[in-house]
Amino acid sequence: MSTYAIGDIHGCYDELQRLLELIAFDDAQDQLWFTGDLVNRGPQSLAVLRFIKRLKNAIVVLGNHDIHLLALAAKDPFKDHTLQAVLAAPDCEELVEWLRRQRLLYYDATLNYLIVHAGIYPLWSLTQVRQYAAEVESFLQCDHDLANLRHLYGNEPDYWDEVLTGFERLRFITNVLTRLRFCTATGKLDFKHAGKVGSQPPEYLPWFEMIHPTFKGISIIFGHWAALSAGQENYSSAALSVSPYNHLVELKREKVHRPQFLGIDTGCVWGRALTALRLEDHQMFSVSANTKNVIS
Ligand SMILES: [Mn+2]
Repeated sequence: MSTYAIGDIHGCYDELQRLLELIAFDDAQDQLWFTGDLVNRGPQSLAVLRFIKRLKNAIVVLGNHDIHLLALAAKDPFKDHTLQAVLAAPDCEELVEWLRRQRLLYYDATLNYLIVHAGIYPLWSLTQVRQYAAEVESFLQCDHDLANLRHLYGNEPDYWDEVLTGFERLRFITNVLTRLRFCTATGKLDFKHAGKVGSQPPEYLPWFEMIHPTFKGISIIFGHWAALSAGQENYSSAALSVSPYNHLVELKREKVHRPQFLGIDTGCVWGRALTALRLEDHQMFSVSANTKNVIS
């Protein structure tokens, strides 16, 4: 039995199937964890959702595009998406009901791995982030019509305050877990910059350079940030001892066998690769994208 974490699929169903063939995935034995953004941008969101929903033993953390689908299903009038086939499918309601019951964050204390779509707020402890993720999960799962989901959209507030309540609180937590890349050392979130580390203004740092001490020894798997792995051609290094993005390769190569931060969105929907990380031995497996997948 093995556990694999798989990066952002974005509707790239064919690549997902090729990746599962490559790792000889056995649904009766193996467990799959997904970094979220299962849907949107790519060509086959509906097939991806139907497939993952049927898996016996999958862990899904929601990404911003998955939440986008929930909002669309609640009739929010967003225009810019590739989810028409999901919304028109006879099993749309079933798929959406399944999707809204997925997690925002998952921590396995035995494996000592944590998975989240985007990031962790630097001022939050492990206990805090688990509690906050659970608050959003309860909101998404509670039995209303999802119409309130539109209140999760927006970039404010950009600082955390424990006294935040209502939608401001839920919006902040959702933004951190599903959209965060950069923030300041004092905890101001930034949603303008999505490029490689170094492309941002100097006051902003990637969230993983400022992680709270309670995460010591825990490896954090995340997606969302395809630019981190851009330019890294060898996604399938046979003995992974470093994370797949450049600056941490430099930083950690000498010191650690198991990297603390594993950004595994290798940009399949942008024509690069889909990646799986085997948690038991930290080995990476990748398949190349078919072509440039993104539908404009
Ligand atoms: Mn994302």
